[in-house]
Amino acid sequence: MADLDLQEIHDYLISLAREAGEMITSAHPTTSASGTKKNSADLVTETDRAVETLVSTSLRTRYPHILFMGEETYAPGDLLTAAPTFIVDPIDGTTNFVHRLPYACISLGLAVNLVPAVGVVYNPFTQTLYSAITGRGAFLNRTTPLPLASPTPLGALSNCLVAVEWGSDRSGNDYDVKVATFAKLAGSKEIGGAMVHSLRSLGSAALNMCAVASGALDVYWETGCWAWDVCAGWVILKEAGGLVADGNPGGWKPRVDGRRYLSVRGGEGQKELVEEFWGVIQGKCEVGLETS
Ligand code: LIP
Repeated sequence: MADLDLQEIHDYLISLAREAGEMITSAHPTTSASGTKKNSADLVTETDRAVETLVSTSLRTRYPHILFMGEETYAPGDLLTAAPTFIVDPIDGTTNFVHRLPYACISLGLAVNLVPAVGVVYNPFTQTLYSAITGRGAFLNRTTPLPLASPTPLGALSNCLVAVEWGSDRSGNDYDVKVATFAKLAGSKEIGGAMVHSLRSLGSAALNMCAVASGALDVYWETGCWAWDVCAGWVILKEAGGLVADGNPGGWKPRVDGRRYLSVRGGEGQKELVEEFWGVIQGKCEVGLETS
């Protein structure tokens, strides 16, 4: 990392995010005109592709020595290596974007040695910018430190507001594990549940991680999403005092491309909360096991 100027990269990623943000807010996506990838819940628009082209062209020109991985140009089998790599989601929250729900962002991350080192997450609809450089803190709109308030102790899951996501795979073992876990998280103590304050499914992994970093959410659990969904948010969360554990029970050191993530905000009792959450998961997700 010694030869990379992370501050300069961070500043450039912010300017790129703002430029891409204008493309995103000036687009007119429709649910009917959007295309699908794997299935009808896995959407992509012309804007996702155009933003990725802008970002990849700009980054490859300015940093020819840094590799690039993006959601829309990823091909199965492309492997993340220890070499410095930009990991980019041009629009995270595409489903919200096509429905005009203003909870979507561009997510620009840099991983070095497979560890997220720089993160920029920008929601152009609300003009909310989250960013961080490893070891140098996390910020909202460049100047307000995260978390937004001094973190209170976490306590039990029954005190927590928890984000989960449905993802786009809607059958099979991992879907069954998710649905059963959602019910267990929400259910009352009388029926053996954890009785969390509530569950949220907001539709953007990157913004969910930033909400955990801010302290607005206590926990976010998702299995099945990808490195570009989490790389930027990961460094922002970590710099805000949060942690990312494996979305399956037992793993304290998940890989950025591990596809199973349990994010917990900063505050006393983090590890105990992770262990309590792992005890609620109803089975084992299969996704990502090949990278563990
Ligand atoms: C989406 C995520 C969402 C998750 C989906 C998907 P996209 O990213 O952020 O939270 O549930 O699996 O990965 O497709 O909008 O870039």
